[in-house]
Formats: sequence, structure tokens, C-alpha cells
Amino acid sequence: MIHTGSVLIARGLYEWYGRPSYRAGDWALIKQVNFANELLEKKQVSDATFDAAKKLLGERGVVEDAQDLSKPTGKIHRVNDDGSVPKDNPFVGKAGALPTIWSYGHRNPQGLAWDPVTGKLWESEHGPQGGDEINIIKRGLNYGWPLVTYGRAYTTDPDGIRSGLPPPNVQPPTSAPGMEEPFTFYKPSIAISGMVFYTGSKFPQWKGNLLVGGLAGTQLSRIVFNERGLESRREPLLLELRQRIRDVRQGPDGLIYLTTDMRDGAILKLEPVAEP
Ligand SMILES: [Ca+2]
Repeated sequence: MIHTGSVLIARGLYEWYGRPSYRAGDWALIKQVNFANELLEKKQVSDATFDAAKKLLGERGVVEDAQDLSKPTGKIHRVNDDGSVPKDNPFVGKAGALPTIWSYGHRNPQGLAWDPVTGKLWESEHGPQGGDEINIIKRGLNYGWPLVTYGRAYTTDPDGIRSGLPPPNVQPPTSAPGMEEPFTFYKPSIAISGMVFYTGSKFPQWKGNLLVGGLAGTQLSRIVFNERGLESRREPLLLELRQRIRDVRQGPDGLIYLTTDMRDGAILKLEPVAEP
């Protein structure tokens, strides 16, 4: 699909796959800019990134720690650039709580993005089966894991020993007082990853949309909002590539860059193509 050694991998999905339905779309030309492991020394970069992310964010399989404010896992932390603790963090001075915690009850956070309109912080996280979440992160709030989730235990964990959840045929509670609901969720899960709000002008039809990577779902998910800021629809993109999308960013050039999580990992650049 993406051939090792090539720089230009495709002259567009339309030409590549001969599917005219893509021709009138927002994009067509896809280039493999370079190989991730050559350009970024992939292993070192990804190891460091994942290690830091796990230490700071994921609950690392100890599900109850996500609700324990004395434990660092299952949290989003807020620290100054020099590592000091901001004095207005929500749990500063609270006995038994880590002062760096900004929000808690997270399962496995994967991405953060600032909303360019509201300035709010958005987060994506892996839920259990069918419970991938996109949350709007607010100061000091509890995002529910493992007490509430739209997902279910995996069938490989029938008694919920690893997840702490009821059996897979039983839906756990999806909401509870004092717990923040996700803005939206993916059922089935796409193994949600990094995300970004698109603010550029190169893809006018995507302006203001949230672009979200999917690993197992091998896609870039485009979320469209209505004028009230609620999700009006979502569209899976790039499914034909069959690539696990690890992260997505908008370049200073207004184009969209993706990293793939594959053996031949790549950085992909999406460019618009003029209508023929
Ligand atoms: Ca949640």
C-alpha cells in the first residue's frame, strides 16, 4: 500500500484507486513526505512520547487508581514549563491529593487539542470496547472511569477482573451524579488517537472541524459541528489506506499532516487538489 523507499506514494486517491467519488471531495493528493523512522528517528521519539504519556495520563491497567487523587495515573496533570505547580490547580493544598492533577477519572488519554474558538481544552481517550471518548476538560472534574462508561468489558475479560466492569453482556452505567459525560463517544471504538481542530484555509469545507485519528479503525475521523457547537455528523476519511493513524496536526502551511503507527511508519501530508 505504502511502499518503502518511495517519496511520492500516490497521485491522489482518485487516480490511485480510480474511485471518482473522491474526486469532488476536499482532498485528493497524498504524499509520503518521508519515512518516520528516518525523519524523526521514530523509535526514540515514540518511546519517549509514550512513556511520558503513560506516566502522566493513563491508568496503566490499575483501574481504581483513576479515581484515587493520591495516584498520578488516570489523570490529566497541569504543570508550569519549569515543572512547578500552578497555584490555581484544583487540588493544591488538599490532603491526600497530588497538586498537579487538573482532572481525573481518565482511562487512557491519547490526544489533547485546544478549541480555537472557545479556548477550551479537548481530550481523546481510549475507552473499553465501544467506549472511546472525546471530552472537554474542565478544572477539577471527574470524567468517570471506571465507574461510568459507554463501553463494555472485552469478551476476553468475561468476569471483569482486569477492567473492573460487569460482564460484556451488561452495559455499565453511562452517567452518574458528579461525573462528567463525554462530549461524544465512538461505538464501535476506532481506537481513537491524536486530534486537532482545523483552522486553515487550504480545506475550506473542513474549517472548524475536529480531525481525530483512529488506530484500529484505520481512519481520520472528521467531526462536524452545528451552530450550537454540538456534533452534527462525522465522516471517516482515508479508510482505503488501511493505516493506523497515530496523530494528526495542522502545519503552518495550513496542510494536514498525519503519522501512521505501522511497521513502515510514515508521515503523510494531505493537500487539496484543484477541481479538474
Ligand atoms: Ca469518561
